Amino acid sequence: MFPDHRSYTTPIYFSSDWLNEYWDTLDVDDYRFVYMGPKGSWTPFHVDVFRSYSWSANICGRKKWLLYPPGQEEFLRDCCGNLAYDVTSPDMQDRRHFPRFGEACRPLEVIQEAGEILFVPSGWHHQVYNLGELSSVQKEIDEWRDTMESWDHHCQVMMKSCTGIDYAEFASFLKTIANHRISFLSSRDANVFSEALSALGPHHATFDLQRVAQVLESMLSNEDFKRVMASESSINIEELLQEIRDTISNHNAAY
Ligand SMILES: O=C(O)CCC(=O)C(=O)O
Ligand SMILES: [Fe+2]
Repeated sequence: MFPDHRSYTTPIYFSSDWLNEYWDTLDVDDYRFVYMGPKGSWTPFHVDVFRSYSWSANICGRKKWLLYPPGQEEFLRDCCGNLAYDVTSPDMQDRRHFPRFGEACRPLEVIQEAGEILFVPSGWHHQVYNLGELSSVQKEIDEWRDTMESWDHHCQVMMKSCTGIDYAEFASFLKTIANHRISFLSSRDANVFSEALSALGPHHATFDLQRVAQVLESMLSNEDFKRVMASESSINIEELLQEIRDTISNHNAAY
């Protein structure tokens, strides 16, 4: 996020780093990461990018690492060949899901304290937990948030990359669903939107509208959502809610 901010120097032991040497030459991006999270947060089972080796310095809090030597990942795949997401899940014991889990060795368990650096050799798959409270980091995050104009936008970018959708698009999704039902209920024109709506009928359309209204109301009680919608979307949620409520009450009056 701050590429020119030299916040640390690479320990000599790890300074032969072809991956970042290459990416620094391209000057586009790099493979340096900061992981932060509250107690209980964790990073799912994975191997590092391009099977590179890596090192990780823990600045504060405590981490628990579960590490599997190269090759063990073959026993940690599900029946479709996908790598497990959580190697501690009870699901791993189910032979129908993870047919070869019984052949896997136990992972190497390492507790990493603040100030310690861990080296992860190439091909060692791992899963990592944040054990300690990161109250000092939380304080810093709060301070950044207060000074960063683009905080909300960054959060939306992360939400979209993690979940596939952000607040504005989710609101637009709900608006589309609501509008189809509002038109269906007001015009009674069964062909306008979908065969499905006319097959399901007006009661179902009203039911859907009630559910959309419930979701919108609960989202409106969230200050972050309201702020993001005001700055990043043209949708007026209050207006939409009013339209939904009017449609529902007209429909109820008609029946
Ligand atoms: O600290 C974490 O949560 C994950 C770290 C990690 O996977 C890594 O450094 O390769
Ligand atoms: Fe990793």
